[in-house]
Amino acid sequence: MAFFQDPPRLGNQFAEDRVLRSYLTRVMPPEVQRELTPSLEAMGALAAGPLLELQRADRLLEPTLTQWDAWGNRIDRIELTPLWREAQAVAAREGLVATPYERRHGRYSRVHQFALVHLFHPSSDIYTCPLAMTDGAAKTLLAHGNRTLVERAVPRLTSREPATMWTSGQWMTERTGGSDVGRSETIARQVDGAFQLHGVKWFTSAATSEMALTLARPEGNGPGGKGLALFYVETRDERGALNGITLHRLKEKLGTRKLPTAELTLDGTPAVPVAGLADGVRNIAPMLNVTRTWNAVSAVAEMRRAVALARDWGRRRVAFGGPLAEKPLHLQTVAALQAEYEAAFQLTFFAVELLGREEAGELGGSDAALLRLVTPLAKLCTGKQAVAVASETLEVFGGAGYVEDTGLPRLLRDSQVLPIWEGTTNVLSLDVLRVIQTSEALPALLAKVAALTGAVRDARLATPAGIALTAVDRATAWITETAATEPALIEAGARHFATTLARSLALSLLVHHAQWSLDHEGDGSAAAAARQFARAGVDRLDDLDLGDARLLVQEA
Ligand code: MFK
Repeated sequence: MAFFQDPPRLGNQFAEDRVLRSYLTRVMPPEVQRELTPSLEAMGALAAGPLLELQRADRLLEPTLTQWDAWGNRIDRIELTPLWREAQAVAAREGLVATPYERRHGRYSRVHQFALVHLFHPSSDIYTCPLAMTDGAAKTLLAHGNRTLVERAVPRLTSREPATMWTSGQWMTERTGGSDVGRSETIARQVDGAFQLHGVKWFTSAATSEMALTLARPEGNGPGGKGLALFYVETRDERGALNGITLHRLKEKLGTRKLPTAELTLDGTPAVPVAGLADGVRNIAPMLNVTRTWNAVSAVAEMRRAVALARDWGRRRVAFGGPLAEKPLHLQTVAALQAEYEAAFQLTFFAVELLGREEAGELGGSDAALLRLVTPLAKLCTGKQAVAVASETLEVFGGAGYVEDTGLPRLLRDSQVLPIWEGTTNVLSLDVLRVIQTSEALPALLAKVAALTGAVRDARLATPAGIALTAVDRATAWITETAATEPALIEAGARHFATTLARSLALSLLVHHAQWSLDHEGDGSAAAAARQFARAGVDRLDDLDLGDARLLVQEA
């Protein structure tokens, strides 16, 4: 049978990404951008060239766990696939973790790092998972300033040398507590002045890491997250044997199939407290906020890959007498995906900018509270968007989108994890409530949206600017009134509220970028994206009805 359909193709993913390039031109001084562009071009070429080839060749391969050697010794060795071995080397060489710690470009170092991650992620089959945890571990160790641990681990976690770079796990999940981490049962026992951990960790991603940050309850401590302590664990001893760790099996997951996620038991595992013997949940929070930022960047990157494939396909696929790209209904469908991507990008990279400014010591006024709020907003909003965009992209391809050897189903499978791990949409919505109840973050966000939309001058942006401002005002009014009249309803509306905040902020950032792009690039594409995103709707509070929810779920 002759080959008859031209498959979708990808060019240099940096050169072809108008959104990324235009954003970098807006936020970076020209000399910084000039300096960083070669590294981004190289990553864009790698992601559409050798790494993509390897990803295709690797499609059917998965990591394996060998528990015993031929002579009856328990070894619990995990073999990674070639793609992941190469991804590890690329990540070290290109400084995907190191860049923000080297801080060569001050406040722009995080933007540089995550622009590289944005290009790398979709061709790496989620090698970004161990990298996210590694970055989170370095940040957490530095935040707590335990000198011995910092000196031992941080240079390894932030190394650019593939042979010596360490990755870190983030072992939080137990059988009793996925979201409710305070229910963790692992015990920390003191033996001869040193701690040893005993317990079962139920969902430990990237189980090949050299170290992990984990939570355990020192014997005698009280319940909940306050009674847990944050511990540093090295997974192997100097001879390479596992440190009291037994790997039971690798999870059979819907996606992230290259990522070895293990169920494991700790039995006498040596551990060092990172920051005292209590308040473990609070002490691991710096890690959560970093990995949630990686999660959002990865969601944005998956969307970009999906849309890049869908747009190229539209030019190659002929149906009903012409290329799909010329069919108005197809055009509408893909335009909506592009708009979701552009809004998600602006929201997420705003969080990245704030993080970079915080680390450069340049975050003033209420911006620290804003960073704390925007991080869960970006994570919860983009995770859902990525799944929707991936699903629609598969449909764009028709039957080909449902066929494994096109490589397309991976987009959907790997996106589906993004709203789940690192806090589900609901857990993050509750985190948003916690933030606005304990800080000035909400007024700061309101002021930001008002400033971004207020600066718009072009008539083509007036409607989306108005929609963003109205939605965020309405969300603020909703929470104020509900707190006064029916506080019990606030939790029921948390997701609608948080999503409305996230989408309004995303739209106002997109409108702001669109005005800049009209002024400086003479380009109306971002303005079109803003109008399209606004039409898709940013206010999610309308479909909230607790009475109906009870009727639908709790009644027989
Ligand atoms: C591609 C990218 C890849 C990303 C990598 C993926 C790797 C996958 C590995 C995993 O999935 S690891 C598991 C991830 N698990 C979670 O994300 C847990 C989700 N659950 C929550 O986030 C809950 O909200 C939480 C566990 C934090 C609730 O626990 P508690 O014990 O009820 O905490 P509480 O009392 O609300 O907060 C305790 C303290 O921590 C408070 O401070 P104070 O003690 O001063 O009052 C909180 O303000 C603080 N806190 C909580 N979350 C925080 C935070 N502080 C800063 N940032 C946060 N995010």
